[in-house]
Amino acid sequence: MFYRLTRKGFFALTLTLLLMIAVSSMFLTKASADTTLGSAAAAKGRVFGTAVANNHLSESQYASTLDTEFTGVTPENEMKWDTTESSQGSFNFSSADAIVSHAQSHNMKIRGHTLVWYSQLPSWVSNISSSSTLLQVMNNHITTEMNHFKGKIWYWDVVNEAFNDDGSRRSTNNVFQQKIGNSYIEQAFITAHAADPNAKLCYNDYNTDGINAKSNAILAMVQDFKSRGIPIDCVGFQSHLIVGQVPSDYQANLQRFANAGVDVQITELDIRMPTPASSANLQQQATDYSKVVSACVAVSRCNDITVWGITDKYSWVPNTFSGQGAALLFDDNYNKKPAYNAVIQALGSGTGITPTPTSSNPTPTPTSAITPTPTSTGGASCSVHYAITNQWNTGFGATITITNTGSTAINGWNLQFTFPNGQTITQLWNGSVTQNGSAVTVTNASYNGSIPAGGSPGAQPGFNGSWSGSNSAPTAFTLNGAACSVV
Ligand code: 9MR
Repeated sequence: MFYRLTRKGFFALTLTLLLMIAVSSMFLTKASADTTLGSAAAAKGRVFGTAVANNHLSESQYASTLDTEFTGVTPENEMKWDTTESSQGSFNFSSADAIVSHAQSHNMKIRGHTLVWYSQLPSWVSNISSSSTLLQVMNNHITTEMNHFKGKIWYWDVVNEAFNDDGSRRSTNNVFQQKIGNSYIEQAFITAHAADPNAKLCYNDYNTDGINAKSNAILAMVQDFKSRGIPIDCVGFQSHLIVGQVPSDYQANLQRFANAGVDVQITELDIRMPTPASSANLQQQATDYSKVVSACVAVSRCNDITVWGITDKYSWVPNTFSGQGAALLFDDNYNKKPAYNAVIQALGSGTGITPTPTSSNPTPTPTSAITPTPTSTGGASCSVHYAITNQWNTGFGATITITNTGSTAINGWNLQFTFPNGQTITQLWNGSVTQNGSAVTVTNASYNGSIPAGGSPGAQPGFNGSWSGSNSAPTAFTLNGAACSVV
């Protein structure tokens, strides 16, 4: 049917059409503008931060990328000792203040980095020979800096990089370890807590991203601090990684620290590769970023992912590792790299991976979601046999047989289950236990952390418990966060 439109009707129709187009484009713009690193992380209850250098804030693209994409900042160098107290007792917080005020005006969380570190330490400190003087100088530095920023800092890196890769304390070039000894770390945390009882306090280090001698030693320190009431709230995993080399037990490692009662944060993430970057490496980097972000999302106490810089243009990597770089989410020209899309994806937003055009392939085909490679511990294949071995009026004994049904070895495990009838574990062997109401977490002992493919831990956990009413077996178990079959 054909209608003749009056002039008035024609205008009304045109107006309606224009309005419809305007409204729908508003929604379209809003939907794409909504998804940023920060908003996608916020939807998962996490902060997505970046290291920021004050001298770049005046560059408009740097500042606008920061303000659009990120919800957290860490001053890259401005809060370090050589900047804040370059000569004794003379404090200068101006460049750090500039970052803090920028962050505050954009509602971003701020990580304070770092109070006590052997590096970027002025020579007047390294030259102190008396342990009591050094302790007093260290405490004064912590207190003065924390007081200055009181109420503004989300988490403080109180002590940075105090361990060697073999798990021993770093002593070379470390005046604190040499003069004060092991106790300097706890002294620093005690002083930090006194300076600002509301501040969250972290220990931060690198090469601790998998289960290894260094992360074992730091975990032991955390457990020791917790048992003696030394204040510590968090461990930061720097995660300066190499393309294709995300440790397969990354998530399990975060989880075991969380189980020890601290928050975990990814504090300096970057994933480097030889430059110029090949498209294969950029795709691998996307997979790697996805693994790291997915691991944080899977660990409820992991509340922050901070990358160590916004753009490859200003990354520290090429200055330290010659011939390497391209480690961040935005390239030299602030283009989003495949890893950017992978991060959005891993945070649960976005539709797929949009590859970066290259000269040889100017219009690459978008691929579907990156599926992180299953790892031995992040997605364990396992079975559990729970057996009550004996039972009396109010007590019982039980064994738990864990089997790794996957094809890769597991290094370090935690088993979680819920008692159906309010039972309580009173004594457990071949592992350590935490019980919160009915929820139980059993973590391996030092000697039974590895489970070979197709095998079981060398020593299986068992326990004595108490019960009343009924004493049914738990019906579900997870090993390192993945569900096991019950046999
Ligand atoms: O990114 C920082 C770089 O600009 C400095 O020159 C360097 C000096 O040591 O420190 C870099 O940041 C480090 C961070 O503070 C601690 N973990 C390792 C980081 C990369 O070296």
